[in-house]
Amino acid sequence: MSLSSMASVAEAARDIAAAADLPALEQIRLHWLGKKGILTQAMQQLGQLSPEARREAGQLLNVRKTEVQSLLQARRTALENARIQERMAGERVDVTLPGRRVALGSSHPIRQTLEWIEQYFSGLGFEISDGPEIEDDYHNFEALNIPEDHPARAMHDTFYFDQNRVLRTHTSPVQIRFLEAHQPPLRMIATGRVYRRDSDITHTPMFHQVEGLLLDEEASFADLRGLLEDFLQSFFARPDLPVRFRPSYFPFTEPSAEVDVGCVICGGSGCRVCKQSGWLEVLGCGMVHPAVLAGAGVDGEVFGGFAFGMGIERLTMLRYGVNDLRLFFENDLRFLKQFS
Ligand code: 2U9
Repeated sequence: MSLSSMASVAEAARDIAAAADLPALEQIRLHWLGKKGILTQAMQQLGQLSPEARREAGQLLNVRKTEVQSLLQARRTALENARIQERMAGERVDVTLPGRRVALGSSHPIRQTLEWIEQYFSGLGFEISDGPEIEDDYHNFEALNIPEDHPARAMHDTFYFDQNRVLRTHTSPVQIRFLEAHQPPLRMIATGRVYRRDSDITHTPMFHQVEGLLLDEEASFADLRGLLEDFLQSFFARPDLPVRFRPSYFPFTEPSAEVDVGCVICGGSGCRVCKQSGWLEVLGCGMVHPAVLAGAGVDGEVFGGFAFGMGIERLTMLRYGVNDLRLFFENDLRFLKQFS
């Protein structure tokens, strides 16, 4: 290659200006200044010239090389700046945008009722206790004075694992276990899941109960009445809610009663929910049976007291006007969101 055929700086400047990115610019640098680059080769050919011409051409080449280098450097800086600008534009945060909403869940209506009841009785000094859902025959039946031939023990009412092991059919065994660990005077409530072989429009094989037990030297049926009346009027937020006690029978209490409230749906005038009676059964209760006390090692001559039990699904339906038990078990968010 002769010096005269050497490409001009203008040509290099055009190439450099056209380089779209840094890798393209590096190719151009190699084309002009690399080991086999145009200017490098021209330098190597200087030796073929006369000393006079060599000096002149050498100076000219050095000037061109310096110019090309500074053009390359300027373009490199421009491309790097453009790249930074592009990245910053991509990462820009618009601080005026509204924040993203975090979807908040809420507790299940059954849980809300359980917690309300726990709060109510805690406020009256009742301890909250729980126990295993798989129980033995003794704690679920025998200690509660439920005889061998009682219908509750039948295979069609109870889920049996084997002769001795059942899914608890009520939370009462929690009270038995509590009595094994505590001496009266005492007051406690037991809450949790219970299981019965029952499944229709108003029964599910698993449901929730709260049961209470109070033992003291002086605890009367009148105390029980006063307590449950206040509980129900507070629970339904109706200080004037009628409450009545009807004689009933449970193996573990004597005397026993079932408790009704004036129908919270129709106000007592009669509707489908109260079957036109104006009353709704919501609780069972009674004075703890002497046989249960004796079995638990409590001296019935000194201590006595009362117990009560309630189904949480039913109370929750009445409290919120829910007309279908299945809604509590379907996890339909359109239903559950109404309780948030
Ligand atoms: C001990 C002594 C006595 C708990 C009681 C009831 C009455 C009762 C039902 C209400 C609706 C169960 O969910 S339901 O089907 N419960 O009527 N429960 S007295 O009596 C006890 C418990 C433990 C040691």
